[in-house]
Amino acid sequence: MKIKTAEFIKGIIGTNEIIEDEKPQVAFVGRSNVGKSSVINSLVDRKNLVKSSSIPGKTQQINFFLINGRIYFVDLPGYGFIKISLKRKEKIRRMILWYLFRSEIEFKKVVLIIDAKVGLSEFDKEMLNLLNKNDFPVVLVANKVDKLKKSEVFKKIKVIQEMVGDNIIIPYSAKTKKGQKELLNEIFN
Ligand SMILES: Nc1nc2c(ncn2[C@@H]2O[C@H](COP(=O)(O)OP(=O)(O)OP(=O)(O)O)[C@@H](O)[C@H]2O)c(=O)[nH]1
Ligand SMILES: [Mg+2]
Repeated sequence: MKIKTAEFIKGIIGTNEIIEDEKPQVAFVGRSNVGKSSVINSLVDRKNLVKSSSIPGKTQQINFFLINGRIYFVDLPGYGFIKISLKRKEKIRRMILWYLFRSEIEFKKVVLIIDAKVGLSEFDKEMLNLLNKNDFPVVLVANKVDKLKKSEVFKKIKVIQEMVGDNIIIPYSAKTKKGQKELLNEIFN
């Protein structure tokens, strides 16, 4: 599917009527700073639809973007970000867990983004386990492969693939848009 239009609809921090909207939702989850917001921008071919930042903790709400008028891309705050207060961190953690596991949304896809160089962190493993246990349609994205040499990419992906079993993993770069076609196929198939 070709993305023709993408527009910001709203950001929420708790229950809201958009949750009940019948349009399909694709959630983008992952640790702080792995590039969730950048991946969405790269998919829709827009530089600044979604605000991204080199400072972790940029996204603090659950932001809804309507794609082609019929499907939501949902940008989540990052989990595991250490430089904010414990209280704030706990609030964000609860918000993410509520949105994913308590809201009763039927996700079209949950895109779990990890850093290709770092691999699977403990947080990522926990999240992947939860998603798999709840039978969510997961696709893993190993972002920032532009930071690795070609030969390293292959090795890193192999290691990650061994850890995640049958989960699909796509090597990706929001910077160069490597993997864009594959990820769009995976989301819309
Ligand atoms: N080299 C490189 N840098 C990237 C890539 N994707 C994102 N970045 C950079 O990583 C930083 C974080 O990107 P964001 O998209 O804001 O990350 P996020 O996961 O949305 O972060 P939070 O909203 O804080 O959870 C920014 O400085 C981006 O420019 C990529 O594919 N390659
Ligand atoms: Mg973000």
